[in-house]
Amino acid sequence: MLTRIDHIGIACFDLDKTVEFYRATYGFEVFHTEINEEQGVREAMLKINGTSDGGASYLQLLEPTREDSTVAKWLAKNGEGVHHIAFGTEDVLGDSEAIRGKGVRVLYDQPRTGSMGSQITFLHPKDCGGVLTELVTSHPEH
Ligand code: V0V
Ligand code: CO
Repeated sequence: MLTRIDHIGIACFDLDKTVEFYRATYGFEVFHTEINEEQGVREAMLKINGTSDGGASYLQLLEPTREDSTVAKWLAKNGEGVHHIAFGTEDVLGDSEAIRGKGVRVLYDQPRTGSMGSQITFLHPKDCGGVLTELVTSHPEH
């Protein structure tokens, strides 16, 4: 069951500059940063809701690490902006298989590693009204 918005992914050319915009404009601080080589992104997670029960939501700021990455490709075509939304679930594999059964393309057969040790998969934007949609099961610590 999808129970919350885990994060909104925002693509940018310059992560440091974008982090500074969110800090100076809204007062959001960086909660976590990492490089995900498989996904070709350097990312910063800004925690928006402060609950400590695993129900937090984040903004995920994404800068491409290589030109052939999905985010680099998307930026070249669209410029900066909202890249994807991510729903949180306790069971990313079970939920994605159920959604696949409804005729929506799920991009991975097995969930992959996402931010902060999470398990993630994606639904094809062309089957979701133009919205690249991610499903996330957080690491138990988060
Ligand atoms: C592409 N399209 C999008 C889109 N990306 N539509 C809405 N939102 C997006 N973000 C559209 C694009 O405009 C094309 O439409 C069509 O889909 C095919 O796109 P393409 O440019 O030819 O690119 P593809 O087919 O090579 O790749 C598109 C997909 C790819 C969605 C398959 O981006 C993908 O595998 N995404 C999942 C992985 C990902 O995005 N990772 C980065 C975030 P027209 O022009 O044909 O109409 S990593 C992350 O979130 C992490 C680590 C985390 O949360 O922990
Ligand atoms: Co994401």
